[in-house]
Amino acid sequence: MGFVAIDRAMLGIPPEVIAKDNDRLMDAHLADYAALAARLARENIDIEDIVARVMALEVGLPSWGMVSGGTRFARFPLPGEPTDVYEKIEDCSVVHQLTGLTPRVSLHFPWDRTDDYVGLRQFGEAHGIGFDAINSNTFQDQAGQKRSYKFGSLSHSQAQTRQQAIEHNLQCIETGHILGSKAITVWIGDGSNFPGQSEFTDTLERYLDSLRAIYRHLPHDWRLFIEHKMYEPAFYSTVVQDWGTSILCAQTLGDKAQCLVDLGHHAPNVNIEMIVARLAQFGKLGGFHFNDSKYGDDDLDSGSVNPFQLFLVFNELVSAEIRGKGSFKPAYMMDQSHNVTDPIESLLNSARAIAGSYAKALIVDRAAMKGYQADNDVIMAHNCLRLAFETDVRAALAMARVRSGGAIDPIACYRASSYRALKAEVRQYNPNLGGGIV
Ligand code: PSV
Ligand code: MN
Repeated sequence: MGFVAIDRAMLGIPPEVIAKDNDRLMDAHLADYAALAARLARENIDIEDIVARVMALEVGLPSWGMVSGGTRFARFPLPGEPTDVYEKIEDCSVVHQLTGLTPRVSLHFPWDRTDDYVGLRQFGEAHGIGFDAINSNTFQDQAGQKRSYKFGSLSHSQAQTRQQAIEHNLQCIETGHILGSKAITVWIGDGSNFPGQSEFTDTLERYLDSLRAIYRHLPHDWRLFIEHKMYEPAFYSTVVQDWGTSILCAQTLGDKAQCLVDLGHHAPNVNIEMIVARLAQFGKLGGFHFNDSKYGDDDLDSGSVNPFQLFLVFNELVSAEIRGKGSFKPAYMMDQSHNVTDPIESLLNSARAIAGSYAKALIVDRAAMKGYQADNDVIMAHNCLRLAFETDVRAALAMARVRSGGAIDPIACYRASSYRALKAEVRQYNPNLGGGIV
């Protein structure tokens, strides 16, 4: 669609739709809020503090997650889904409008390429959307590219291919600089499918050399996030396969390099919250890709399968926040694939799960838990977490949304607006568009 003059009246969900839906639910919401306030007050927690902290929470949206995802078997596009980066930003602004939680989008290049980044930044500003970490993509070949990434990119055996991948990352930094982004996330698909195909030590050395070249070009206030993933597309060995390799690389590179934890990128049953604690303890927790998974990857909506794990992750994040006294500022972003739902609805639900996990982590009685831990009172220490997790904090989240101009019931309000159906009338249907590997 390109950058066109923005008619503010046309942005997102009409305010009167939000007001009408909130009116319908307001009495019940206020009653629930008063009940929760009273309940928390008995535990010496001021609900207003929780609401204020939730309102200050910010989570970035994945541009690629605004479009229906797919599997290696099929993708089922949704009429009215975005067809370019501008329309993705329109949809991001709807999620932010209804939740007040998602003021930025994380772009992915070249998927989000356009010819006017100053215009794109202005378009974002007009929609209340800024730009989170930029993602480079050297896991696919792009049209017109000289050398293939079939056998790797930043760790490729041939210097010219590594150089091409380095240059793409530098281009991403340049673009991100124009957009006001402050970080680049590097995830590579490099690895091997056969024992003997490549030498573990050589590939990591080459990867590190390439990352050093990228790191040297980071603007002074930027960070470089290293994202690890256990497997896929390489099924035998992956160059940056776990948080151990990730932190070694981040430590080797320097202060501006940190690790990014994608919740879907771990072996089954791994204690992810403990990884979070370790990375935070050593100043290397840079960012997050929130999602959920049942088996292998970043395929499902945050909190949809294992909400207790999400809460435990936030428990560690809040604990690191307290220890860091203001210096602990990881970039929270989502990375999900929405294959069978309207992406906006999935993201609205995910925003609620993330904010809810944060709110529950905030009400953990940490002083009591420390006391129980010191006394080895296992059940009571454990219950400090269990009781916080079992608390219904929905009214506090709804209040945070209402005060940000959002909806008491975001999905009901979104449906009442007929946003997607209206977009289906004006957006050019593009069956070939997808998020790539998601
Ligand atoms: C890889 O699976 C990943 O988690 C990385 O963050 C990519 O950038 C993203 O998904 C999209 O493919
Ligand atoms: Mn990811």
